[in-house]
Amino acid sequence: MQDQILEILYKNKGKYVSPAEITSILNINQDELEKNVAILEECGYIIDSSYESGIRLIESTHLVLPYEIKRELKTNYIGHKIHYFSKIDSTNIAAKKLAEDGAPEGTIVIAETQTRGRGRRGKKWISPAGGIWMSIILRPEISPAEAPQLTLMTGVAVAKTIKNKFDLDVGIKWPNDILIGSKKVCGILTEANAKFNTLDYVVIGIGIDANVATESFPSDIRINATSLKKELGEEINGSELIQDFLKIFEDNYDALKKGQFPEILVEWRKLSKTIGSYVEVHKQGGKIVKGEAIGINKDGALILERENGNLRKVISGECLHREKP
Ligand code: BT5
Repeated sequence: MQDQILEILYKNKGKYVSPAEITSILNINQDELEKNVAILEECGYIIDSSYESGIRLIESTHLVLPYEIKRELKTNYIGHKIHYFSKIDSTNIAAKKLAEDGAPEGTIVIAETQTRGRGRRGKKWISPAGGIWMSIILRPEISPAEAPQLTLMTGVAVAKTIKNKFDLDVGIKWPNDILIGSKKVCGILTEANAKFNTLDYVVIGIGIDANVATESFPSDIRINATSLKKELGEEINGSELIQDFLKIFEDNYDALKKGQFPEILVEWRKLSKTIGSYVEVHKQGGKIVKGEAIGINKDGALILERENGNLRKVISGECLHREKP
């Protein structure tokens, strides 16, 4: 019902609509209308209801509600099913459960806050209000070994979305961080479930510090993190950002399914802040590999040129950009 009321208010572009008109279109009584308008106000919509003039929408909500995401969504299947939570442990955990229960490809899980947001290898992802915490369920017919391609193509989609929308120095740090300048604004966590050497499903978790107040982060994380709000000096519309992202994401994913990953890699390289930088890659187990990043190969592995001129392929690890010694 709230969605239908919103549809009428949006259609009238901020002009007053009489309650009698709304109740007759929706076949509800005045009490029901008032109850639903109150719910919309609780959801953050600013609505002006005056006895003489009627009802009008003054300002949309800041919440990333399914109605707002779907309103101008231009995708064919990604984001057509949305599971929304104001608070959840982790959207990736919820998406994995939904995928196990047969949720279709393109289903997304989104939350305003996460209490146990997750990064890679058990690391924590801080997820206060104002961020975009979202997971997408995919069922690609690719081998488990090709799953890292999905992380890279998602990184390209996030970076491209931010670049197209805002005049910011956005780029990708290998393998999965989106940076503005040298600070992290988004992280991606891909979790794959394989059966008999084929992928049953993949959950791609995307965390974007959209309108997050990074000042509240612990100091060790704060120095390396930023938000779109901080960079732009104003709040952004989260639902619009999600709509644009999902469209670019779907285009990339469709291209990948058609065998066009090499083209996505070309874009990744263009958006990369790592290639050309001197890096330290901290591998699991404590080993550190240093060198100049000169490229990534078709599997997404980073190629380093070491001080002795030898090339070294690095498949995974924590990559730090450093001053060249
Ligand atoms: C990532 O891990 O960057 C993947 C983050 C994925 C988060 C999304 S949100 C929706 C979905 N549901 C989940 O539970 N997760 C996904 P990694 O590369 O391991 O980076 C983790 C590190 O980033 C932490 O150890 C901190 O140093 C830093 N960090 C934590 N929270 C941050 C934040 N909000 N913004 C920037 N940096 C953060």
